[in-house]
Amino acid sequence: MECTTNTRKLIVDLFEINALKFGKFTLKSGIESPVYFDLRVIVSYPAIMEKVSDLLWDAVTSDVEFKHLCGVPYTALPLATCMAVKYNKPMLIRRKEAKDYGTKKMVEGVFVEGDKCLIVEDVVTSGTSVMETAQSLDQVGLKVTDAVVLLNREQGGKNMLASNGIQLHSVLKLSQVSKILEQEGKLSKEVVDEVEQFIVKNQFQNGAVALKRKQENKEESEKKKIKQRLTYKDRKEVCYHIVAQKLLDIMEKKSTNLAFSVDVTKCQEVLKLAELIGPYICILKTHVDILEDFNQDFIKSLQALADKHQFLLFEDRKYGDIGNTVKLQYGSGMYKTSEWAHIINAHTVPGDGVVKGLKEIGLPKERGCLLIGQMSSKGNLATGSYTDASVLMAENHSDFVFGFISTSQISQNPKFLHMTPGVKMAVGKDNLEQQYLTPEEVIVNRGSDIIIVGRGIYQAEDPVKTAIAYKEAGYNAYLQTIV
Ligand code: 5BU
Repeated sequence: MECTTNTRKLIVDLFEINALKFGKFTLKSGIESPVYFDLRVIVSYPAIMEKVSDLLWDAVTSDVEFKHLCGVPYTALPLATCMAVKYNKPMLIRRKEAKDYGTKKMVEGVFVEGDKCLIVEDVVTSGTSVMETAQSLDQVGLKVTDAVVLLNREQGGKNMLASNGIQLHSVLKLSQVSKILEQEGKLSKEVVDEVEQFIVKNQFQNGAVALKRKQENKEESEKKKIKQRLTYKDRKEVCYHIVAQKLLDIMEKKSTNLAFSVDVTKCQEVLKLAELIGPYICILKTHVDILEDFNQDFIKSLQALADKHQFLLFEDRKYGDIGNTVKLQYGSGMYKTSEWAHIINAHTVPGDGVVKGLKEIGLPKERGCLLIGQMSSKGNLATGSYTDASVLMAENHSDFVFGFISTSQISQNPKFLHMTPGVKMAVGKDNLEQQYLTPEEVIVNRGSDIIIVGRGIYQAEDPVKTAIAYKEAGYNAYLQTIV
């Protein structure tokens, strides 16, 4: 990060007024820290207040559009006020009193639903304060895509916010602050080294605390059923991935969010079910490695049915190896999956390489990939920070990844589609740890977009009638959630 004369002077000023303290401190989280920021004191220094507001303004205004400003209570409130007055931008106030939630207006000010609001904050550590304000704004229909902070403590906040669709812009970073103070003769090299070690050590710990808080917030808003989503038609405007666009088009035209998982072991049986169920689904999901008589003619017939009934083919291969291996598995071998599957999926456990490998094969063929962010089976390990890291991976590869397999909405970014397996008309489980939720629970309460149903349909007495019932249940649930 470059450091202008203005920011260098500001760092020294903040140090002089005791807003930046170095020593031994115990933070709210219980963590021992060699540095502590108390930016509340700046209200006593009007010239510094003005400088801070100007730098916050400059950090975002060249590339971010927004209609309102909202400071995270309390320290950032006067900063947001200065910015609003000086640059003639309307401000909003988010109430902090949680006790009165539901009976009092949480956001004060004049706005219309869909307006974009920039969040202003003094210090970001894990990102939870910004997230809390973003959630309050989101609940009244405001859009938050960006936040600006005076000082980023570099402890996981930027990534946490990015995984929730919020870009963090910062005027200063902790590592930069300590280096400048060393150059200005205010701090010794030992203290600067200590700060650097602290940053490295605490990136993960604070991330974990933040993730726990985030999970709690998510559960809270899920309980309140405050889900408002775009129609399939409008969603196409924000889902720019070619496969997502095709899929949304089908979902809109056929009024269905049902994916049928055709887990039978004979090609003829798959084709028979695809012919019967095809008119009611947007996706046919396969496991071709369970077929006893797999052959390429079967694939040709399946493709013809996909064309005839307008559904996409999703091979649920769950690639999970190093990049080079998954590339071979996807592009070569007897299944030639990349030749016919519009959609594939991958576990994120190997790291970025798995997506990079698949992408080399799939991108030129205009294929799309889903990352497995959560699983439906009891005791699975795809939870917490694993899920969050998967969301981040999707963000980093959104030219190829267009969504997730998950049991709930795990990214706030509407460009990603969520598909949920483990769906039946009644809650329950099988005898091998599969767990089932209802279409309504998955779509309305958990914010997913597509229900994946296997045995619920193909083991039913009348699979066609049952598929129609799932189609209707899923689509009616969607109708309850659209704006
Ligand atoms: P069921 O018959 O509706 O239980 O089948 C669910 C399908 O979804 C089946 O093909 C699984 O392999 C697939 N699935 C799942 O059930 N849970 C998961 O977490 C993932 C995939 Br990932």
